[in-house]
Amino acid sequence: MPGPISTRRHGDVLIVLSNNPPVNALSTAVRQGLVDAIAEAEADGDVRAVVIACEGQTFFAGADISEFGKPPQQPWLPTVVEAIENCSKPVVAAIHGTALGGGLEIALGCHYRVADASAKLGTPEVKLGLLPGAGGTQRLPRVAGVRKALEMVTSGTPIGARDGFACGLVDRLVEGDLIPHAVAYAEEVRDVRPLPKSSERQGKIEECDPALFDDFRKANAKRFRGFDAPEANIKAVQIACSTPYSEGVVEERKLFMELMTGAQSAAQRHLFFAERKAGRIDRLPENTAPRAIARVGVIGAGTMGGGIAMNFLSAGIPVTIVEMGQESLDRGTGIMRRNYEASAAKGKLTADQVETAMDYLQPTLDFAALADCDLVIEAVYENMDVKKEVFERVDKIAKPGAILASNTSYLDLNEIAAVTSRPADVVGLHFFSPANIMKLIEVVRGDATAPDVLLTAMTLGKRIRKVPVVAGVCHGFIGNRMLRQRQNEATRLLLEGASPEQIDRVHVDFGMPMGPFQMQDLAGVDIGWHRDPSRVETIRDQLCAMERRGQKTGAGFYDYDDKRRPTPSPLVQQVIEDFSARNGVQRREITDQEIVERTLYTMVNEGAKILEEGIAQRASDIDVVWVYGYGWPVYRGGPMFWADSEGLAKIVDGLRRQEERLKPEFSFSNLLLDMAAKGDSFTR
Ligand code: 3H9
Repeated sequence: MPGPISTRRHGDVLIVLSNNPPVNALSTAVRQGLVDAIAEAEADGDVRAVVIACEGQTFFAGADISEFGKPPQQPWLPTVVEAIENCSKPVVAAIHGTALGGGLEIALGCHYRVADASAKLGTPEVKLGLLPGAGGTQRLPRVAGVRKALEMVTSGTPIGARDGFACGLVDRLVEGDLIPHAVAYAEEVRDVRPLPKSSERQGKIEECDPALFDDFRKANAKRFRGFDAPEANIKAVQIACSTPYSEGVVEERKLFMELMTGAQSAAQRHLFFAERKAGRIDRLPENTAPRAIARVGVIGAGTMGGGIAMNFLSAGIPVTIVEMGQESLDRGTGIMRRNYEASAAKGKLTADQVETAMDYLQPTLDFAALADCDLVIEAVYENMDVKKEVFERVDKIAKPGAILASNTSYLDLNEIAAVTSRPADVVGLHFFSPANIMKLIEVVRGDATAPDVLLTAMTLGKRIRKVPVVAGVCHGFIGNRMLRQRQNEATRLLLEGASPEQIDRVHVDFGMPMGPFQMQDLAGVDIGWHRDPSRVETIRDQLCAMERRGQKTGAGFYDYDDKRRPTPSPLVQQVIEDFSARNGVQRREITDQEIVERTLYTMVNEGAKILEEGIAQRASDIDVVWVYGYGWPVYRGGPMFWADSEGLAKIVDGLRRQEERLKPEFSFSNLLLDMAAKGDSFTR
């Protein structure tokens, strides 16, 4: 069988072509093929220059991540890059699509880089908990400049070819047929000597201000919190600026291996594949095709409805948004515009893009305007009667074949679907707030949801650049069902002696963006409250009755100043202690470990039940939900991956230790017990 690398001649230029779909990952066969091709160029006296290019959608998108964690196979990527750079004939990279990670390192090993103007170049290793480990941290600052390199390696965000051209990473931009242009370029430079080797360039690193590194660390401390890889990337670039190349690559290798064998990279690599797996629907009949969605209807122009609509507008999909009153409609569309303008002010959108997006919006008070929508999403008040009424109404208006979706975050989708004449066309689309920003959508599959409806929802989710995950029907689906466990236990811990600050600190130290009470204050303590100030049964009821409804009222579990900075509230502490006394709960010292076991281990147990009941298709989907919907720290891979890392037996032991305190609500997941007993894991 022919390998993924082939060569052909164009005059005295050897064209080396990779064909390793889907993304030309640098698998062992590709690496070997490249080394062989360079040897071929060296051996053939008629060859005077080399072009390395890729077939298919992209230039090399990096090392083959599926090979990570397995015994390394020769030739290693650094050896391949060295072989290219040491070729005695000029080597030109012809870049299209995305030159990422090891792919960019191959390009940096080449003496010249020619790129299609639409190409992107980047070092996404940091997102996998790694650094560019094939000389990338040493060559990139030498070629693109130190600041640019720091930004690229620590953000993982690719830059456009034009930006690459401006910083010196790309030598020539090309519009049109790439390979002929690259060959022409190779012909132009074939006699230029000495060959420009990235590893030998000194200018840009010599002019670098050494203070840059600490300034950069300080400026980005918040963004890098908890992650190992950004610091290792900075260190490696810093080494490039202070050490000869030959020593720098040795140090880079050490740092790379530390990261590669560490827990964080394993977690981040797990998430890379988990995110892609989440898009697959189990038991989908063959030949199922998605329905066409040309116009979307959104019912409700509140925070949620507006945010949902923006996703479609940004993707160029027209939206009809319906409200009950003109004032609410104007307020909703006004907020959407302001959100877009805020993005434009940050340079994320142009003024034209703002107008284009808003032009796709048709605001109306006329429910009948939903008649020509292919998908209608309800985003009204979270109440079963209200939702049913809306679905009955829209069912009569929507055209045949239109999909009706509910944005419910807890309610029984089957019950909602049952009020329509088309339960097979009903699906849940649970967006997370703020819906224009948060990446997650739980796509809820009702008992009657047709396969093509589910497929349409998943496909559309990806089209609007979200991460859609299939969930079955139960109270709270995947995410909120687990959140409830955490919230219940956090509240009980307050009564038993912990403070909101202690519980929040444990969660923030764990890597969450905020703890359970900070989250309640942000979202509004009154979400889901019965709204009767005279009925005080819980701490939350008491806070709401005292008008302490969270950040929006300047007080909640914490006190807030005018800049929304929190301080612990003695008043709240008193409320909590009064409640403990009222309920006859003996307050005691609560350890941080108990907080972890009662709030996080219980979530794992609930996740196992969700899996057992088939609510989630696979354990890694639960991880995706928690990372993209609730800010679970990426470097811990999601709750199920984390549980595996801790060891399921340890989780079970912890839960047994707490079992008495967790009663009466708690019961063990049989799946968890079973897997722990067998020494199994959810995600590996
Ligand atoms: C590295 O290079 C380390 C070196 O510095 C040092 C070494 C010493 N490997 O995302 P998609 C699969 S680290 C293996 O849906 P898109 C992916 O799983 C690497 N497989 O497509 C999926 O498979 P499936 C640095 C890979 O068009 C299929 O390809 N590079 C790899 O939306 C399609 O992927 C990166 O981190 C890979 N490297 O986006 C780049 N990449 O169909 C990671 C993809 O079975 N990749 N697959 O689910 C990406 O960012 C996107 O895939 C890309 C295409 C933008 C390229």
